[in-house]
Amino acid sequence: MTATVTSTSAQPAPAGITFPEGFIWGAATASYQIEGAAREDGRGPSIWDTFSRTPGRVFAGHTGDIACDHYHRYAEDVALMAELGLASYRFSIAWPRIRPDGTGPVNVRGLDFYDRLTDELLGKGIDPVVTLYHWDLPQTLEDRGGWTNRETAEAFADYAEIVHRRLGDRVTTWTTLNEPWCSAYLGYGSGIHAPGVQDPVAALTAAHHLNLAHGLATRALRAAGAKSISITLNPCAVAPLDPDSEADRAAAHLIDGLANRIFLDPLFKGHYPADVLAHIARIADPVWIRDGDETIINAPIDVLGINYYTPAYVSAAPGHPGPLDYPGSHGVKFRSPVGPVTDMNWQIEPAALTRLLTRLHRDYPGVPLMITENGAAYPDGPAENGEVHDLRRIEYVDSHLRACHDALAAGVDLRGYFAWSLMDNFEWAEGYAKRFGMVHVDYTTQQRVLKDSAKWYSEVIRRNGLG
Ligand code: IFM
Repeated sequence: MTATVTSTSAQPAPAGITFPEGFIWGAATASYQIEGAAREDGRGPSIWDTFSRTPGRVFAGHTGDIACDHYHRYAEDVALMAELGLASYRFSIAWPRIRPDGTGPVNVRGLDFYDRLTDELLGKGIDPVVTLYHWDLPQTLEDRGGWTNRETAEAFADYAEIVHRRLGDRVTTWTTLNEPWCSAYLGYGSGIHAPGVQDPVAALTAAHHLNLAHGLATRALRAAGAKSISITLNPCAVAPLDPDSEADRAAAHLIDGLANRIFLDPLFKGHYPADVLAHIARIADPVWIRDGDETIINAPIDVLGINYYTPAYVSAAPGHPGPLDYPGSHGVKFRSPVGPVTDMNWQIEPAALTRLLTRLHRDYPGVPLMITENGAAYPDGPAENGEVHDLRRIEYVDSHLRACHDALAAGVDLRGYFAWSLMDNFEWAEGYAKRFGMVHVDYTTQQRVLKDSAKWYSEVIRRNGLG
């Protein structure tokens, strides 16, 4: 099972590299993106069910009703993971399967599914890494304000404890939230994600309640005996377009505050940054931040998960409205991608990942880092012989693994790498139009085929490095 990476340029082949012993190799997915079975075994509706069924919200009206049918095919999928040699599998739990209305009775059949999946993984020697929230909020909670309602944070901690009670004897790594920036700012700022709200105050309120949810769940999980607790962020690798321009540097600092420090500072320093609080105060009186909240958010964690795909370059542009997914960022302009891009039109720049990791290590020392997502969308499908030749994905992952290695060489405590994604899946507002998988999924037959990238990744795992 080998796939050779042939360089598309005349450059000499890059040197081989080896990762530290024990480096964790994995792949990631998320519940709504792969499970399907949206109405089965007592699962309640989530905000993504509602959003995807709302005309005009998701590409071509696609929904997660069936997705990759992983709910029924999980054993086949775990067998594929074993074939690839994955040490770890990062998946998320659908809150509406566990507590269909968010706070009420526990749905045992929902827990049973994750129980079966966990046992299947362990039976194949694969470590289950659980994410408790990857965006599928029970719709009932959204009807009460969703993440703009403080009670959602409390409900999340209860739900975390319920899941831990069932799986805690076998799952060691618990991730509270995946990418709260997306939940808060795409969900309530730009509205391109569920629940589709466009309101800067709601977005900032949601960001705080997500932070609080993480803190409360961490406290509950720790009390219940969870061994390793983490959160996954998608920090923005932002830089000023013109580093010599003071105005561009200020624009980058604002975006860094809204995207990164608003999550990282309370988490690791126990308080929101003064400039971020001042920015929020210009939009609204942040009454949603109560005394003691930052101490709760500041609970120690064991690992920080990092999802990285693309960098951002910003400049000061007086009069420019600024993107809605950065509340109050008028006067800031994001540069359009330059150079090679993926099918998401995301600029490819592995060096930005090294910069991001070294910055996090420098500014928030003492916590091990884990790449919990990295990968690329490309449309390659099966050739006549059924094989999927996704060379660009191999090149993308290869270059980003080298960037990780550079960070390790610079002293960053990076513990592992999870490819996004194990298989093609529901890419949120893009529906099934974008394919991030190392395994190709035919959505008509549900047939899975290992792409060349999967075979190549398997070889990377086997050698613990790149040739
Ligand atoms: O598919 C998503 C995933 O759910 C969260 N991180 C980014 C991926 C690609 O957009």
